[in-house]
Amino acid sequence: MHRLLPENPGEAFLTPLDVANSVGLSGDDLLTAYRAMSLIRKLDRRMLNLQHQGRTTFNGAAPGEEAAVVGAAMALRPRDWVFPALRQGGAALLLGMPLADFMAQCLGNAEDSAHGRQKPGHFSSIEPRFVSSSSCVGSQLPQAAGAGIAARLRGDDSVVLAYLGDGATSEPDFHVALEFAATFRAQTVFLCQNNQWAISLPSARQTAAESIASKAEVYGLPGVLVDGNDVLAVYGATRRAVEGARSGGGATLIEAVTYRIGPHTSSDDPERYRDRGEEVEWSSKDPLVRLRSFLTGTGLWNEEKDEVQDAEISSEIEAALAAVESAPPPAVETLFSDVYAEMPLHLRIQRHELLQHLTAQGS
Ligand SMILES: Cc1ncc(C[n+]2csc(CCOP(=O)(O)OP(=O)(O)O)c2C)c(N)n1
Ligand SMILES: [Mg+2]
Repeated sequence: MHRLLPENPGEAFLTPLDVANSVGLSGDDLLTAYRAMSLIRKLDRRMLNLQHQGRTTFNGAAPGEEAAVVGAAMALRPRDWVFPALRQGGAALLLGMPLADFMAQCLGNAEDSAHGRQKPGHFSSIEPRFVSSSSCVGSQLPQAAGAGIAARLRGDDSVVLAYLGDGATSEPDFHVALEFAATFRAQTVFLCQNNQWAISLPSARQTAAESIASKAEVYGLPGVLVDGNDVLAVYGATRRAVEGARSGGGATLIEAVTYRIGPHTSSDDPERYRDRGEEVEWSSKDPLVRLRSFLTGTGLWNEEKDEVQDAEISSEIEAALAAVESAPPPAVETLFSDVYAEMPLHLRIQRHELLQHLTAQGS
């Protein structure tokens, strides 16, 4: 087992597990984090593959950002809320969304709880409380501030975690959200995955501030800067912020510094706007490789276990896909459902007319 060198002579040696324990993570938690991150990496590849085959159309992949996605979500308790950005499907899975539901959403068929009405990769779930992602950058932030204020006013101790990208910090919604969250002491934690790029715009051109975290101060919030490729650091910072919010201490902005290793989406070609060397450099800081070697150092992990887990994850993905892929498209009448508790008359008439029309056509 590795022992970490003490910084000063005379200090006790620390094992990697001591380090994990110091932020509140047990050995089992580390294994959970590693599994969740490995699942995201594999799933992203599989979804891209399905897209190339024309079986789905879009996915918000997170290669290189898995530690930020997972580390933050692990700090939540059941009944806390997540307002995701584009790349946090893996957080929903970690919090308990079944993999088959994830697949059904990407396929948009009758098994999809949103009845195919959202873009693939824009997950939502009632339990866990994962609010539908929105394609409009930053629009989740005022909603998350509002949900965190509502929780406080109701005396409900649930906490809201809002993910955002660096690009979202240039949206008015970011500033509105921080202003409201600070002033009304929202039980909200804002976790910015600064992956250095908003499509082709580098984060250095997003702001003149020395960091995104430093922006929190002017709103009267704590701002925390963490290594977003270190799952322990992200977990530790988020947990402190979540506990603070739960106990009435108000909101926090965390900036997790990370990197989008791949393209923005499958329709993007990063070679056109960034240096390939940058990707290579960040690949050497891959959070998955980093956690794997940390785990190996604890003695909890080895190559054989890695191979077994890898195979398990692959079969879980294939089983989930097989379980939902043959479902038919969503029933046409679901176009009208889930919007109003009581459907207004004009919509009931439209639904009736549509169904009559389809029956007359024999479809
Ligand atoms: C309001 C708005 N403006 C522009 C876009 C187009 N757009 C989609 S994603 C994106 C970049 C988002 O960057 P960032 O917030 O850093 O998130 P990342 O994709 O890096 O995770 C942009 C500009 C959009 N979807 N919504
Ligand atoms: Mg970004």
